[in-house]
Amino acid sequence: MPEAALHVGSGKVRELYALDDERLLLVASDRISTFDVVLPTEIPDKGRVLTGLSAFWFARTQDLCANHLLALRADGRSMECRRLEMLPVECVVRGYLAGSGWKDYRESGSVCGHVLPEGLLESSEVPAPVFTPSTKAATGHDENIDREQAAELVGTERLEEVEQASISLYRFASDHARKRGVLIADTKFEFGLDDQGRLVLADEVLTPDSSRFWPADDYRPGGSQPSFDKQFARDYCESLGWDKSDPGPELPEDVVAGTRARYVDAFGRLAGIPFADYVDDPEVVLR
Ligand code: Q0Z
Repeated sequence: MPEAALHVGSGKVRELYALDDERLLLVASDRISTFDVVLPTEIPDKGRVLTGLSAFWFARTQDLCANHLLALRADGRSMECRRLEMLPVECVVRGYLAGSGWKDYRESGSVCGHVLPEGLLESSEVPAPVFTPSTKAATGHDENIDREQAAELVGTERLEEVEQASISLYRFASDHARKRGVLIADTKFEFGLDDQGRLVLADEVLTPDSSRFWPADDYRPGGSQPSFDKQFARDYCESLGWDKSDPGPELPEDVVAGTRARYVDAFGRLAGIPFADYVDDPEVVLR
C-alpha cells in the first residue's frame, strides 16, 4: 500500500482499510476457507482472481446498478472503493436449488416465500430466479430471513429496490456465464447507500467466494454438484478424515496447483481474458 491506511476490518479471507473519509481499500488475500475454516496453506493468485472477477462484473453491470469501485490497484488484488452506509441485509439470488435453498424446498415446497413447482430435484434449475435475503447472525453465520423481517431491516421500498437490482444482476451474469460453460447456482450481493441515499452495489460480486459456480459440462440435477474451484481442496480435506474443526490441514503441492488452476480457469472462462493478461495489466478487465 503506497499511502498510510488504517485497518478497519477483517473477513475470513479479506482485509479492509480506510484510505480517507470517503474511500476504502478492499484487499483479497490468497487464503482459502473450506467448511468455514481458513486453511493454513494459501492458493497463489486466488486473491487476484477474485478481485479481477469482481472488477470485471462491476465494469459490465454499471448500467444495471451503480457500484462502489473507484480504482483497481496494479497489484490486481486491491480495489479502492467508495465508502457507503451498508444495508444490513445480504441479497441472495438462487437460480438452482442448492444448500439451504434445497433444504427449505424439500421441507416446505417453497424458498423464502416463493412457492415452487413439485418434483424439483437437488440442484434443479428453478423456473425463475428467487430472491432469498439473509442476515449475519450473532454466530457470524448467515441466517435466512423472510420478506417481512427483511422489510423491517431496510424498509419496504428499499427492499423492493434491492430485490429488483439483485435479480437483474443475477440474470445478466447467469446468461453471460452459461454461454461460457459456467452455471451460477446462487450468489450473494451486498448494497450500500451513498451520501445522497442512492443504492450502490458494494463488496465483492459474482466471485467463487460469494457464489456457487458449477461447470456446465458436469451438470446433473438429482444430487449435489462439484463446485468449480474449491471442490478439489474440499475432496482432499475429506479424504484425510479431518473433522472440519480449526485448524484445517495443510494442502500438498499438487492440491494447491490443481486448486489454483481451477480458479484461473474460472477467471479465463468468465472474463474471456487469459489470467496472465490480467496479471500484466489489471485494468484489462475494465475495458
Ligand atoms: C464491506 C468486509 C472485507 C471485512 C464493510 N464500500 C463499502 N463501504 C462501507 N463498508 C463496506 C464497503 Cl465494501 C464494507 N465489508 C465487508 C470486507 C473485510 C469485511 F474485506 N464491511
